[in-house]
Amino acid sequence: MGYRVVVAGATGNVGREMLNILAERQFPVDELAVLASRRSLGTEVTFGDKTLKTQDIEQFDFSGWDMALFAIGSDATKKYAPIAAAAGCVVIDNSSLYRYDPDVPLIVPECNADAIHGYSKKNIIANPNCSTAQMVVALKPLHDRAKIKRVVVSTYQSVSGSGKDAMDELWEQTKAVYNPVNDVPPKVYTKEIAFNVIPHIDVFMDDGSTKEEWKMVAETKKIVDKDIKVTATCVRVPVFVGHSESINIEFEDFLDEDEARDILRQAPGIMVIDKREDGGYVTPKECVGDFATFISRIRQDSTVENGINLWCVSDNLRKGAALNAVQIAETLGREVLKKG
Ligand code: 11C
Repeated sequence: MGYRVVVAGATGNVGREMLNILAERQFPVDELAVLASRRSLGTEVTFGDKTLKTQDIEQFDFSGWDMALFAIGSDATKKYAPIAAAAGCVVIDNSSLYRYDPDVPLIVPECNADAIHGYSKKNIIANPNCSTAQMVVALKPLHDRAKIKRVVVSTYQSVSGSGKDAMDELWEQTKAVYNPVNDVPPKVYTKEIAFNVIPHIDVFMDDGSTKEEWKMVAETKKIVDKDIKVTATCVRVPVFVGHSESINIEFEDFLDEDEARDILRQAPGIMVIDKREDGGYVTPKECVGDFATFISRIRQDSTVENGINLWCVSDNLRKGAALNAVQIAETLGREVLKKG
């Protein structure tokens, strides 16, 4: 016996990946409902070798469904998550709406799978921001060994994090560089993204940081350890899929770079590709469609007492969103619902 599963937002970048990953990982699905807003109603999506028609989320009755993977943004989540949860369907939400709620667990299964049991307070589990998810997968095993004091992270985030319109904007602006009669002014972004980098993701906060940067701080504390200090600079780059991060970590105890490499090699969800030669590292193009978080360029930072630098790359639509949500569903099934 398997699960009755709902995917809400099934026509978006993340929703489609959720369907692909549920199929790829052979999640025990007995019945699947794919939901969309009225605008995308009737759109067909694929699940394995099946084609499914989207249903209207407004009309959907969540009673009797085991879990719902939401990828519909904070506004729609605010409306529909309480309805699904009240009907007894556990919501695994990809938006930021519930991430900082103390009654909602925020889970990256490689780091804090045990927190799953906190789901029952609201029948809701939160999925972290993509830039946090890949970073904490790398931080947690190192923290367990040498206790992290402080992290300085700079991100290089792909446009797929802003949705399909942003991918189209990059594509159209890139073409327009070669055909300047077709001027494509920025719409999704505030400045041109083609052949450029933009040090601004999400809204500005009062202290001059952006919300994306704030999320990396708050979510790392909730998932790994509230005492870890994080400072982040988040940057959008003209890459379609795959977020990259340069991470500088300061530890309480000394950690040798070779031991750090061994720890990461053995850690769940991580693939270390770290040869000190031309091309001996991973770039975002190479991580697309993969489940792993890739770590390269592991080296001592001798400017502080106990420092390590590393390079971290992952498919932001997978580990950063859809894969992590499916891993949460697997954890919920294995540890709590126990049907599969
Ligand atoms: C980006 N990280 O790359 C964002 C997308 O809080 O779930 C995901 C935003 C979030 O633009």
